[in-house]
Amino acid sequence: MKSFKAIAICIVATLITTLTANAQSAFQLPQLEYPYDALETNIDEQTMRIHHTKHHQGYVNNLNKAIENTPAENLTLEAMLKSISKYSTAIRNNAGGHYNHSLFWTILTPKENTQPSARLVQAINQEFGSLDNLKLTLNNAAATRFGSGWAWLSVDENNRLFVSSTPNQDNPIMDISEKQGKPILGIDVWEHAYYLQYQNSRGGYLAAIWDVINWEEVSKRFEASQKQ
Ligand code: MN3
Repeated sequence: MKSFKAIAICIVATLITTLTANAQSAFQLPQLEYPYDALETNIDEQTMRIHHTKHHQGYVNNLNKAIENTPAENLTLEAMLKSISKYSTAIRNNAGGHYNHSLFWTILTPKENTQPSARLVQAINQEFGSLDNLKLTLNNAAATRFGSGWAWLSVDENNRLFVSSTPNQDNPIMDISEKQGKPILGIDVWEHAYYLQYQNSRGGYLAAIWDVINWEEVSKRFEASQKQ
């Protein structure tokens, strides 16, 4: 029979382990800055609610589990993504899932007619000719992404804009990405992002999403990328 002392030590050790794990500030689900129904009729309430509370929460939970007791545990999310080739598939999928959705919620808004900044407009015109052309290019990248993934507008190491798409929960920050850069706008083209409202029509979702893009946030991210 274990002595009382041994049991007490065991309990204290378990407590310390639990408290230390919590103290390492596990990743958390960010709050949305608008209600779930705010983007209707472009994106429906149920989709937003399930997407945020189930899908994104799932990535957060699984990321926290996957990094436990690994070298990734003490890294920032961005540092993890930049060296993602060193880590497991579970870390890659869930770190990507957490980063991508955290960005996605902020680049959507119920505010009408937000506009890209003058500097972003200039950069868009330089690379794509016009804002309409950028939308076509991004929609094309999103529409032709086979299966699940994302379409991105990013800034490369020369501060230039580019459009790309990535499979699953990968993103352009990852060192395994074909073309690397800092994403400033991402479109989720997993079916869970649109199926309840648009069923198999990814095109319907892609046409509707432009009315709820937060160009103020995209501009802010662009300006920040130019300062680095
Ligand atoms: Mn999603």
